Amino acid sequence: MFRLRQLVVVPQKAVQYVEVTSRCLATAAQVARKGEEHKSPSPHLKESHSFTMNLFRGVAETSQVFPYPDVLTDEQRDTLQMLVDPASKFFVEVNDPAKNDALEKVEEKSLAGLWEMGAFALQVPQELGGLGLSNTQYARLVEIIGAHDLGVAITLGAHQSIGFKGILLFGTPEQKAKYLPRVSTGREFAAFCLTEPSSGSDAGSIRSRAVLSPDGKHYILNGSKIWISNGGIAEIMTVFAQTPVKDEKTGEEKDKVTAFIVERSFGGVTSGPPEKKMGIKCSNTAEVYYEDVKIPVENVLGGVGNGFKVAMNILNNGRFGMAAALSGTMQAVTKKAIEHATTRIQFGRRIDSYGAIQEKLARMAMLQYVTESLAYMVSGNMDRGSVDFQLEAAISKVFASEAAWVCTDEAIQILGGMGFMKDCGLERVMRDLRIFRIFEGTNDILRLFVALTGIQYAGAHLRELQKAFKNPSANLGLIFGEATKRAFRSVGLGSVPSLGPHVHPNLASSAGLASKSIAMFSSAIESTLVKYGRNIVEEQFVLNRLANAAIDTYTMVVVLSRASKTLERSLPSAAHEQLMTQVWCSEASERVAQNLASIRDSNTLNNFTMMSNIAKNLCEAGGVLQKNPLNL
Ligand code: MYA
Repeated sequence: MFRLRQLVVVPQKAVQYVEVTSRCLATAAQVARKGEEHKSPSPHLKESHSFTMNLFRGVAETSQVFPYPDVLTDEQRDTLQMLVDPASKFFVEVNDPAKNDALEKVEEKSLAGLWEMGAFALQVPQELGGLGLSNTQYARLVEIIGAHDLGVAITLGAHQSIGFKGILLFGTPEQKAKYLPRVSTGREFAAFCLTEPSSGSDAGSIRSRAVLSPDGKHYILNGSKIWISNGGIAEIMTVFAQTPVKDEKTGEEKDKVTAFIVERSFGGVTSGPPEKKMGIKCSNTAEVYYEDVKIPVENVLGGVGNGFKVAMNILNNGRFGMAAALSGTMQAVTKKAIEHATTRIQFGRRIDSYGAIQEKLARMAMLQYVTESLAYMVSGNMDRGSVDFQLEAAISKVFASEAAWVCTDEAIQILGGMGFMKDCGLERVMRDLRIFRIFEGTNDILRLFVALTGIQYAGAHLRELQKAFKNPSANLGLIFGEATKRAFRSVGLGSVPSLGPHVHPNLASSAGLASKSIAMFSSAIESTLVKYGRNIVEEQFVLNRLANAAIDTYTMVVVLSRASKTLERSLPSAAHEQLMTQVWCSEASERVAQNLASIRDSNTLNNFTMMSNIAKNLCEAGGVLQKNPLNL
């Protein structure tokens, strides 16, 4: 489980001292206003420009959320335009998702067409055989794919979003020149081989091992991987394995994860039959075995011992693709539901005139809007050169996979019996969607990742504050800044900068709700740290609620940003986007308040303890404990 070795504990005394000081230093306000809150208080603290990371300090870091990204050059826009229509046409006229599902493989003509179009190498530089697209351009095309066939999306995604992404991100010029043309125009499939029978969420615990050959020219790899997308068809694999690494300081040898580029043709690589799955059936999933595979040392990817970070960065980089694909899926299922709702007559009226259906459609529309806004916010930030996007990428994946599930479920509900029939196509989408909450980091793990990373960042800032008190005269700006923040908070005023100046005036009150949500974070996080200290790592009931509050707050700010841009440009959809943003912010801010209050509420905390006991009872009994009321 999460180790978070550097989790900072802030003693209660330090926090109380700041509270007291804040009351004494009324004049500090002016000084503090002059001080910039985001300036690094210490050269040792790595500052992040991530909105979500700073949210955990109760700080509104707006540089990566306002204005909404608009990153395409005219040329990129033209290129994209040239690709969008043929791609849509291909998915309507050539690819048959129902047939792929029934065959449990992508039809040959579809695969050939996708290779032909360059769909397997969307982001590979043109000089190496790909289309050289940016993240934003990629998101737009992936949205089309997700609207039509999620099984095909995974075949494509396992290849380029994670399969060879490591070569793009970390490859040496030689590795890029050797492998990228092969996975682009050479029609060789790629796969990302991390998961093992005993290592799923706990990615650092893999057991596959590679040791240097006596002549130092090869690593010899042994081990096995499971549930590898494209595992049965890939020729080129990014494989993660433990390797012995000498600690420079102690001289001690320890196993650390290293990433390797492995070719099936190296010998010793075999794979199992395609797995039988609930959904995304046409995408190949298989076990892969490595027996004394000789990997040339030049195929180490990203440096010996750096494999864990290589894996995490590949995953971080690809996650927005899921949001983009699922935004397309949600558009498609919503369209189906609307076609039905606007033609179906019951009790003498079209069913779209009933409130029960209207609420479903409105919620589906908002979920799609948020998902789409997240996908293009993250991809746009990546294109703007951001490196602090891992929490936002994780949020986009978590949100999209849950939103698409709800949206498709509601579409089926609107279609009623028709939605349940295979011919309608929604049941396939539902089956395909189920895995999205599980793979590429389960949503449960990603929630913990968001909460713990945010807490760690906030804790590091508090620790700096604590240090500052040891030498107050040298740290006046920092101390006064914090003191003022707390003084404002103690009289019920948030000290977060208002989001007002960043949003369109029509959204001012919604922005006020988002600002309030941000302001609530700092005291919630501080009291959490004071109460649990390092043990917060074990408090998953609490961490989940913090993650949910962070997800809701980030989504509010993202749609405020997007809708503001739409309103400024007076686009035809402006009024509609305003409506969706207003309802979203109103409901999301209520959830934030509830989640942040719940983690300090004694009844709720007591419920957590009782639920923990219920679960323990079940596990001890090996199932449901009580007999049925008949006692039979
Ligand atoms: S592929 C398999 C997916 N597997 C996972 O995602 C594994 C999930 N597990 C984890 O992510 C980690 O093990 C967790 C950390 C998060 C649990 N970014 O001590 P630690 C740093 C940057 O906390 P652990 C699949 O499913 C951390 O800061 N850094 O680690 C196929 C620390 O650094 P330092 C990170 O307790 C799906 C160090 O690592 C991150 O072991 C097919 C250790 O941290 C991070 N995220 O656990 C999909 N996490 O030492 C197809 C940790 O410096 C794609 N760290 O302090 C479909 C796309 C859509 C379609 C596209 C069509 C084209």
